[in-house]
Amino acid sequence: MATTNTSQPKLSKDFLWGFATASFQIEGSTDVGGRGKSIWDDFSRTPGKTMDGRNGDVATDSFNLWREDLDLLVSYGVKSYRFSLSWSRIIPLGGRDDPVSEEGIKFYNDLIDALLERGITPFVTLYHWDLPQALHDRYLGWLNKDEIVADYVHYSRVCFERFGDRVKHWLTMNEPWCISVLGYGRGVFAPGRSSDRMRSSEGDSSTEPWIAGHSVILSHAYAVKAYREEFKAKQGGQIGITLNGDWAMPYDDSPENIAAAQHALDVAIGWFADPIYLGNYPPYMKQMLGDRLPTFTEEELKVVKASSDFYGMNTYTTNLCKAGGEDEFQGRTEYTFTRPDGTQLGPQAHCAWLQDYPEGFRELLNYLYNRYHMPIYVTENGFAVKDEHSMSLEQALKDEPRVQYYRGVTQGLIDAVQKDGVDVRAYFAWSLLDNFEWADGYVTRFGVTYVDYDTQKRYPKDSAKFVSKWFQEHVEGNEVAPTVTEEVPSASASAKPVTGKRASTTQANGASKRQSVNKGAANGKTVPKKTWKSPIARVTTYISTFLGL
Ligand code: PNW
Repeated sequence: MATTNTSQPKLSKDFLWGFATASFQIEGSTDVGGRGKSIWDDFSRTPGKTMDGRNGDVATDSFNLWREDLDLLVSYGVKSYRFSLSWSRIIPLGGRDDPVSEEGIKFYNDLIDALLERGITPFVTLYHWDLPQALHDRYLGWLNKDEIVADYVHYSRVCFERFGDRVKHWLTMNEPWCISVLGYGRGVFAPGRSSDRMRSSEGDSSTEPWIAGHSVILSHAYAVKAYREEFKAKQGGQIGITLNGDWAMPYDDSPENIAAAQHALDVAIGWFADPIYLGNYPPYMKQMLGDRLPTFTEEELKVVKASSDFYGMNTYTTNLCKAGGEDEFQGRTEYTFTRPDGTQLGPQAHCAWLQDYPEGFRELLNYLYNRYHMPIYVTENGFAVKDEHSMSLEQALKDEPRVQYYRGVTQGLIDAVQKDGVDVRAYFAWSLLDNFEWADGYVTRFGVTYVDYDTQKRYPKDSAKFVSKWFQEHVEGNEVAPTVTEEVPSASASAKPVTGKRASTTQANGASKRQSVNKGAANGKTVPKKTWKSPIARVTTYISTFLGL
């Protein structure tokens, strides 16, 4: 592992870093606490929809084990935790006239309070793909613009009202491209609609993804309008959207392949980013889709333009782009990882769509900053080690390809900030835990923490240590952060899990150095006083036990 280089310029002390998760991927307990069904409940239970035939009924059981997840976050010394709210836990039937579940509200209130007690900033996604099933049944969800915009804005308002006194970082939507294309085009994600009749008896891939995407943009924009007009002055938070998008490189320097790379970016990113940051769909999309691309009214455009306080960036890989093919979701380009000379772009992940090419991460940061001129929050980035699911625990914990991936992107991050002048303000690694990886079931593992699904025990991988250590070393004033003690989960050969006992001890000792912003807590709740431990003692313990130096 690299040694500390204290002379190196650092990221600013306000830089937020941590790990990310999403409700359906970790919570389980789908029929507990009054939760209504989401579109992923039955979809993931349908034979053939997930790679291993497994569903989200238990996932990492974080509805019950969330305190242990927080212990992990504390032991990793994070500043922030990105998680998502399950809409159907909060409003079981989803709609604007449907009742709110106080049990659902309480679950997230407890989580938010517990994060703040530990000095960890909650970074909250309102929608990470788990649409209430009732809204799909009622009016086909994202395909019905007027209904879904009204229901989504209502749901967002409930969240701002109930959590916004303590949550100051909001993401409206996670990855509209995935919602639209994978859910309504390719049909591989819920609700699974597609023109491919082998896959779905309903759907039209030539129109529905563009309609769904349009509704997602408008729902986001009207929720932001509500936040800015009704809550921001009082609550003082930030709100934005997060978009997936991988760097696109021309396959070679032929003019058509150079153009192809831009077309790929126009559809992967510009589809959503151009209206939101620049005020309209990319011209290439209009050219490609003609009147299949919905249009905004003048009034809508005013709401959409400038509707995000930052650029939320989820990115995983880089694609080499060749002109041609019929795939509109890739801008009629073909993607490959094989260079003209036959070499691979980088190490292959477990999933076919991901290779490790850190140069692309830095390029993408530059591209986005130059095109959209917004501060960038990296809200997801990570790697799934090939065949990790079939390794022994000890092998899986030594996740060198994932460490290598994070080594590359963190270097790209600091170079983009310090050498290129890109304004990056946050970084969240995906994911805190191995979890339900959608259509891949539990086969593909993205966690920095290994989850044994038979016991639900959590085991930190080497990558957790790498990421934590890197940010300790590279964020100003963060040197003292991890409250890691002898109790810290060990990723050593003994491969000790985080157990309930271990967890509660860590929790008792685990107050962080950072000031809670939760002084005096809202809703009449009292927040326990933080206990303080000598920073020097903490650093010493951290370095010696956690990093094994
Ligand atoms: C993101 N692709 O999804 C999601 O936000 C996470 O929930 C997910 O677990 C993570 O990335 C890892 O997959 C993606 O096909 C799903 O390019 C698919 C793609 C990209 C991102």
